[in-house]
Amino acid sequence: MRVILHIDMDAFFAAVEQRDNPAYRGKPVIVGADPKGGAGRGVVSTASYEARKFGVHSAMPISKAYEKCPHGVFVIPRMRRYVEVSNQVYDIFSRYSPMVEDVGIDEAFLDCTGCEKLFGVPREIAEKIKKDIYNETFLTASVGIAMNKSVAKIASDMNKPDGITECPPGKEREFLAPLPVGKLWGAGKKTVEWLESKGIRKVDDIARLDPVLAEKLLGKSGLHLWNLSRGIDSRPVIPGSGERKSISEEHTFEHDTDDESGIMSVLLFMADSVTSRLRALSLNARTINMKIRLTGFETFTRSVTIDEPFCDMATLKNESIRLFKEFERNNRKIRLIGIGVSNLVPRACDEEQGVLFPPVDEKRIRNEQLLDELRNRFGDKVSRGSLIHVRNDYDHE
Ligand code: TTP
Ligand code: MG
Repeated sequence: MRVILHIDMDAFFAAVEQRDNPAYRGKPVIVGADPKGGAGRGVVSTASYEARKFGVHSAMPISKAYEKCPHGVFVIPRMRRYVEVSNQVYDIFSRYSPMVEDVGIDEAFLDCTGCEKLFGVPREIAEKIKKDIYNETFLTASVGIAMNKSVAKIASDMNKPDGITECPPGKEREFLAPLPVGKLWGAGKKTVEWLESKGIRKVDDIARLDPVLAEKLLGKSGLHLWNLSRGIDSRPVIPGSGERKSISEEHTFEHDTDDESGIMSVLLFMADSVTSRLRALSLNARTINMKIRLTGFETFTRSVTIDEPFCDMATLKNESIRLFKEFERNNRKIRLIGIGVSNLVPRACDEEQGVLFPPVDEKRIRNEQLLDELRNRFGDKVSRGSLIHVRNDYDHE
């Protein structure tokens, strides 16, 4: 019998801010773009549970968050700080199982099958991990325990914040039956809308379908969703950052712009920030993605894959500038620009396989790592000269 834990930090960015700034504790904290008195144009990254009571949530336009909670504490994200805490938490996970799959900045799956002799029954393991996290980071997490990944992930969200939810083995179908279909891991917004339009609202409504009909109705993913609805999921926990598929950041300009030098500064700043996150996670990337939103919200994406895996700023900056210059916007102004990296591979693994950097890149990476170290010690004040003027006017994705 498998024992899978899904652990997800509570209101992660906001909780780190509340921990680091005692004055924010107990207050509605909203991490995201600068609200600029209601005129800000970016989005909310996350909101503390106090702010959620006012209806503020992730991905909401910051202007709307300001409308709902004008007295909130608005904080600009500090990604490097969150990555640091994220790494600290992963170190705790790895004490309990060698099988830790990191899914995002604040969540992971642990396969604790066979760990009972060492640490106790699954609930005791969850309690121990939560206690370590709290003792060492002063943060809380919520844990889901189940026989498989999909049910564990759903369970961890059921008693947030600071909760433990366990689905007894063999009871997966009953556990999921009353939940809305949107809770199924993998049911996106469009699928949910379509299912609801057919009167399929609860997970049990899918589970009751004939599997052949489910496949007919839902196409390729129909059978997968049908299995999930019955609590069947045999996907293994894959150690490492297997599912951390991309790292990206974006910037909404205060006014739609065609000022190339301003756009270049933002690209440079984002390239610096994204690659410092890559380095903090000991990852290399091969694909560079760009998102461009024009006046009127029309949004385009562009990407390029290069042969050499990289984690240095110069590569990302140069490729991003090239993608931007190649994009034909026909004199239309830019509302938002974003860059990201995907096709991520662990750095150590590259080195083992002999895909080493050319010497010049090694030197560049060492310089950038030095800058990362200085920043960790002295904070974001340490900056490349050319980046300083955009640093205050920037919001992360
Ligand atoms: P989540 O785990 O989805 O959210 P959360 O930790 O803030 O809150 P919860 O207690 O519900 O788990 O995401 C983790 C972090 O990722 C979150 O703190 C901020 C960031 N994030 C964004 O920047 N934008 C988003 O749209 C989402 C969903 C998250
Ligand atoms: Mg979370």
